[in-house]
Amino acid sequence: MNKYLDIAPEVSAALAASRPVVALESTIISHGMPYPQNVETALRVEQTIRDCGAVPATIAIIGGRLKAGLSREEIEHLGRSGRAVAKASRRDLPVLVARGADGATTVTTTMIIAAMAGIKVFATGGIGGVHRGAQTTMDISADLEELARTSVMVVCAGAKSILDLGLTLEYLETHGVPVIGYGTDELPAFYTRRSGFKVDYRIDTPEELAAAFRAKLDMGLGGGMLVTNPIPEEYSMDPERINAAIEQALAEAAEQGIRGKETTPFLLARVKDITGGDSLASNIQLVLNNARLAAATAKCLCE
Ligand code: PSU
Ligand code: MN
Repeated sequence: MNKYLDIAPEVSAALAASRPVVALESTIISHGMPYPQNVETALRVEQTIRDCGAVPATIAIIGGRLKAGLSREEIEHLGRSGRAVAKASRRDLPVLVARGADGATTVTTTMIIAAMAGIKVFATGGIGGVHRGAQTTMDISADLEELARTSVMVVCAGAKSILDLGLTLEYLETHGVPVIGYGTDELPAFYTRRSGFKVDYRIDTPEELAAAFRAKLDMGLGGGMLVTNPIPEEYSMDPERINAAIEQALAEAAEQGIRGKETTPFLLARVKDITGGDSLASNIQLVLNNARLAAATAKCLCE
């Protein structure tokens, strides 16, 4: 086994017995939500996965160790530290590990560590993608590159329209990443169920999600699969309101010259502040919804 990796005993026991495990990211805890809702949500998502009959493995870097499965105290530590913890993407792993530092894992690094541990299914809120204006900034999330290379199924609620959703889909198409709509033909846009963009395939059951991913693994195609699961209707937000908040956040980011790894956390925090507590409540619900689908799919993959 990888000498930098620690798999929590409960997670490694489940993996050894071919029982379902669902990976969870930690940037959503440190950079995605305020304290204490971030810790409450992280623990609630873990409990939801247990209630669905799977084992949660929240992923992070703690003291330079790659962790698949965190203790309550470690989750509390990441939640309290917030943006003081390094947001860790692929390029950050070598130095953080060598320094014995902490890092909150993005979709990218959660996929990397999940794959090292042998975990096939990962639930989150939203993924990074091609930013608006990428034609000049070249700001394309490493999440897309990771989906192209690492064999983990990522269950999300689509992507926020802080991104250029059309270009994000083009990038995924070029790199051979299947984009599935769960119960929908249309790519969900995180807070809303619709975006106007079509997904590659609509799939309506966890059994079929598992069968498609199994086929991808068996054929040795490499790379992940993106499952986009629309936010439950009752928690979805008014598109006009959310889009106005996104436009304002983008304008402020441009004005303040925000760039690099700060861009996404800045935009997420501003959208959340502009829309008040409503978007946080929606955000929590869509993550829970994705955790349930990921657990059901992980169970099917074990059969
Ligand atoms: N988008 C969201 N919520 C998030 C993120 C993105 O709606 O929490 C986080 C995830 O951890 C994702 C990361 O992997 O931001 C992408 O950052 P960047 O765009 O810098 O690659
Ligand atoms: Mn970026």
